[in-house]
Amino acid sequence: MLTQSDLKRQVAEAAVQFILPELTPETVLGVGTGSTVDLFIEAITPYKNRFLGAVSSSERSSARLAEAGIRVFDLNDVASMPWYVDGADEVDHGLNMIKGGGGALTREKIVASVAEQFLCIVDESKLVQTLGAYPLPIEVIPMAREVVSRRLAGLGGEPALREGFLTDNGCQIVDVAGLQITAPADLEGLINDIPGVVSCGLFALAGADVLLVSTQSGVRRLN
Ligand code: ABF
Repeated sequence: MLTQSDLKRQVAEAAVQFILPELTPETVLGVGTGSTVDLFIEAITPYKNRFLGAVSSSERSSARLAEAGIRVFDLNDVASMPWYVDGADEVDHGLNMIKGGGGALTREKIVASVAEQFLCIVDESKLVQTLGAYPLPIEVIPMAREVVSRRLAGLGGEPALREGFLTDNGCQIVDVAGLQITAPADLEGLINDIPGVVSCGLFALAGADVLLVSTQSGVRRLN
């Protein structure tokens, strides 16, 4: 029986095998954040001479990449990337995701927007029929925290400030519990339009392009 961390390692290694044939000496990869991505960084390190470097979505991943000897680029210096590789907190069968459990959602969305394709890597516990059991993270400008929370409550959720946490952008996170997200792209659009929202942890307007799911019997590809 594989543990959750074995499953994460299994999918991280599969992701490396998946993108390896596409790496060239000019390739800059988009690299996300989280424990699955930490394992992806570990698994790709032996191949670091096959690509140019990476842009990451957090200070934490940038530090890990640099420690591994992988060159880290500023996104402002990179115009295109073939792949953005990242985990998720929940993903549905339409490849819509909830992200932001680690608080890096805004940078994740920015880096993902530059990549041609999003490769999502998860263990099977993250694959759901309907998004929303995992509280939806929303990054907010601190002065707008209360007004945004009232609007989120109006959408049927139960917002709670993530106490003692500031994002890499100096903003706060409101986690919204109790949502049954049956129309993820519509809800993402509604939340994006609330003044004071920096970004919404729903990745549905632009979801994943390829999903690798780690199971007890191997890695399944969904797309
Ligand atoms: C990130 O990593 C997040 O958006 C999400 O919160 C998290 C997934 O967590 P893990 O890989 O640690 O399970 O990409």
